[in-house]
Amino acid sequence: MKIEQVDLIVLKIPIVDHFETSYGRIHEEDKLLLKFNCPDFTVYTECVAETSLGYSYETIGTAREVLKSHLLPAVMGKEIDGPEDFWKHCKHFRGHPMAKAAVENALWIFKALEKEVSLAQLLGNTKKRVTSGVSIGIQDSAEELVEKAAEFISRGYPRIKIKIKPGMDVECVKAVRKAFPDVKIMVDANNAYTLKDTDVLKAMDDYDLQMIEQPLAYDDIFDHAKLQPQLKTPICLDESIQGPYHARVALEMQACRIINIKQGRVAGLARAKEIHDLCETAGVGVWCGGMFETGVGRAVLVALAGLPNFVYPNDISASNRYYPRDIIDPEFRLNSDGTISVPEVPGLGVDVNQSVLASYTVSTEKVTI
Ligand code: OSB
Ligand code: MG
Repeated sequence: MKIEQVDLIVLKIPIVDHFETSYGRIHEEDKLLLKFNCPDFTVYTECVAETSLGYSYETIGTAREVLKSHLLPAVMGKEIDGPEDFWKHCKHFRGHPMAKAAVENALWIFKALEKEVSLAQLLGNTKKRVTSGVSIGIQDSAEELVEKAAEFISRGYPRIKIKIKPGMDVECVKAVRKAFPDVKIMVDANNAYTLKDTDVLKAMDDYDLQMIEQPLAYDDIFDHAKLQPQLKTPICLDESIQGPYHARVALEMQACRIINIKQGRVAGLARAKEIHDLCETAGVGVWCGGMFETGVGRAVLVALAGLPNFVYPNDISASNRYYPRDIIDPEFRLNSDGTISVPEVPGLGVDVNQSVLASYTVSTEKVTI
């Protein structure tokens, strides 16, 4: 299989409502899609980099540059057998995991198409459905947060994740827990705290939270290892787990009791699987994080989240959680049991709707060999 041409497609899509984290508020999402053209197949992948430097040092701008100048030239025009070939050609490139994942994912999808199996099957996922969960951004008040939570719970989401920041934390969690005594609730701090805030973080122990995600610095493991023994609530690491090495360090240091796996954050599905396996051996459960993916990226998450050690609800919501009209057919819907169905057709398992895609497209750049 040879990749002959890749289109870098930038989209701008309005999101339902707005979304606020401890590092800012967004009203629309810019997205980078890759369209791989080969003689036998066309494959789409999504690069999960955002426009701002909030979550990661990667942006859509850096990803486009790294893809055009380094990653795509390394794999294009060469005979490719499968995802292993990505690392054969790109092992010496440092950093830029989100750009890397966008290429690595394509090689998995090509392999699945060649073998006429679904991406999920190729990854070893045997589940037909994965458990959904919804992430709720910081609201202007605790009352508004309770309203938002009520709306998502009534739609059937089995787990609510609340974004927190200093000043919008304990009171918000208390209000949601009071309104919904039996719902699975977790919080995500996106590194908004330091060890000086240990008392605030300890106060979270009163609200029966499933976990607290990434309370301390985005690149920290050491301080989380100091914090975890002081909390009853399990710490889940997101930003800090940049790859299998960081997972191993966090597990050995007992810096967390749960890991959020984002395949884009760790340079693709092979490394995501490796972290999954390391955690399984250590007896630490994982779940699949999200980056506001369109249906193209969401399908990759759904395929991954069926591996056996994904034991917590995932940040994999229905297409309409963020997008009034997703770019894929069929769109992802929430089943009545709070799950999302895993596509069973060969490859990614969803089709890109060309007219919807065109309506969101801002620019298309063709990379050729
Ligand atoms: O920290 O998990 C996060 C979105 C973008 C960047 C970081 C995060 C998130 C989310 C939303 O929490 C998850 C989703 O529903 O896609
Ligand atoms: Mg997070």
